[in-house]
Amino acid sequence: MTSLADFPITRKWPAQHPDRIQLYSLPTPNGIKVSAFLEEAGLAYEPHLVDFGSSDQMTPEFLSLNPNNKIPAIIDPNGPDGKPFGIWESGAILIYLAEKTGQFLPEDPAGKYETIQWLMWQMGGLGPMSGQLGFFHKFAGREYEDRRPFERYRDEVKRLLGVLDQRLEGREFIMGADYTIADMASWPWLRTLSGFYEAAEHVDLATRKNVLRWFEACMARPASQKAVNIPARG
Ligand SMILES: N[C@@H](CCC(=O)N[C@@H](CS)C(=O)NCC(=O)O)C(=O)O
Repeated sequence: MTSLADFPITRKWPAQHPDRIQLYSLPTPNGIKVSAFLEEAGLAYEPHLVDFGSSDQMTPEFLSLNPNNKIPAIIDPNGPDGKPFGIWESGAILIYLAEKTGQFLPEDPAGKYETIQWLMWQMGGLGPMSGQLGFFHKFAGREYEDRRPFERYRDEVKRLLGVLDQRLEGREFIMGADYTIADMASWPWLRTLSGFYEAAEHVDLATRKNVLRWFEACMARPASQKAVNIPARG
C-alpha cells in the first residue's frame, strides 16, 4: 500500500494527522508497552481507541490490519523504503520502533540479542501466564470448582517473578544501567498483576525486593505515567 488512506482501518479510525504514527490500542498491559515507547522516544503519533466494549477489535476494519483481533497495532506512514507500514504484536512493534529510532535497544549485537531474549521471555512467559492467572483468579475462571488451573498459572507466575528478581539483583534495569524495550514490555504486566488482577499476594510479590524496586523506577518515569492512560478511554 502506498498511502495511509489505502489501509481500510483508516475508514473506521480516520487519521487527523496522516504524517504521524497511527496507534490502535487500549491501555491494557500489551497496549501500554507501545504507548510507553512512543512517549519515551517523543515520536509524533496519533492514538485511536479500540473499544472492547463495542467489540471494535472484531470489526472488518480492525481485522484488515490485524487478523489476530488484538491490540496493539500501528501504522507507520514513513515505514521501510518510505512506504506506510502496518505492524502488530507488541514485541514486534517494540523492536520495529527501537530499530527505527535507534533507541532503547543496544546497538552491539550481544546486547541487542540479550535484550530481545528478555523481551521474548516476557512475550512467551510473563505476559501469557499472568493473563491466564488473571482469568482464573479475577474473571470467569474464578468460579471454576477445579482450582488446579489457577494453581498452575499462579505457580508459574511466581517462578517467573523469581527469575526476574534474580536478574535484577545488582542491576537497575533488566539490561543494567539502561532502560530498554525489555523493561517496557515487562513492567505493565507487574502493574496489572498487583493492580487490576489483585494477585500480588498469591505470587509473593512482597518478597521480590528487586522486582519491586525496579517496578517503582519504571513507573516513576514521566513517559510511563502518561502511557498508562493512552489512548484515553472514552
Ligand atoms: N501477543 C499479543 C497479545 C495482545 C493481546 O492479548 N491483546 C489483548 C489486550 S491486552 C486484546 O487485544 N484482546 C482482545 C481480544 O482478545 O479480543 C501482543 O503482545 O500484542
